[in-house]
Amino acid sequence: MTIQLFELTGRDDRRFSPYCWRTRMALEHKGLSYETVPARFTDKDLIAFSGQERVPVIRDGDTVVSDSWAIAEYLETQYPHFPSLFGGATGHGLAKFLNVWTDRALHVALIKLVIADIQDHLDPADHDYFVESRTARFKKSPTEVQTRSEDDIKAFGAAISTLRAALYGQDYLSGDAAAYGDYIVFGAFAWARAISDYPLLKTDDPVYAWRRRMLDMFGGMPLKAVGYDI
Ligand SMILES: N[C@@H](CCC(=O)N[C@@H](CS)C(=O)NCC(=O)O)C(=O)O
Repeated sequence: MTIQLFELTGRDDRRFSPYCWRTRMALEHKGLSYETVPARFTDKDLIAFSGQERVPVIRDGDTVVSDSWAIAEYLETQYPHFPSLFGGATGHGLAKFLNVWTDRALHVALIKLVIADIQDHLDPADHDYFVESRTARFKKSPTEVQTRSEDDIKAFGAAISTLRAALYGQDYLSGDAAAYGDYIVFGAFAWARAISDYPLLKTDDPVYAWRRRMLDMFGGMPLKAVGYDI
């Protein structure tokens, strides 16, 4: 049966949710049949059946799961004979750490560099909701947040240096092959690529090479998604 993935979309079919990217990559990794259902920020009615207001949400037959981490755990448990997302209990524990680090360190640094670019790539129906909700969150408007100050660029660079060190001697964060930990981190870059032409990485950076390997996965699915060629 085809799994439905409710996924955030912007203008021109730009899929810019880092969390939805985690789920999309997980579904590909498992080799499961899925279709995406685009949802704007303000399409809350579309996902009301999930009992909450955020994407990703998946519907797998009668089962509905929201939250990218819960979805990854569900897929791993429900489809044990398909390629493993975590590679066992130890990998599961380490991926959980990466999930928290990405949310609390990488995303926090990245959002400051691209938040106004998100605003510029939204479906017009989402514009006011986004500006109001994010201004309330940051106590500043998106255009005031996205100054790309030296400090903000440095903070992002510090997060990237962690990834660079982790990639030393291995092609993927998970080792010789990509697994869910890679998809967690890749979600941040897929998000940025969908809405921003700001070059986050230098082309000679090993993190750039890793990102490129990730974009080429699954027959180039991530690369074919609407985004900037950076
Ligand atoms: N912890 C959740 C976070 C999901 C989340 O925050 N999704 C954002 C899109 S990137 C959302 O739906 N936001 C709704 C809103 O801001 O109204 C997960 O891992 O799935």
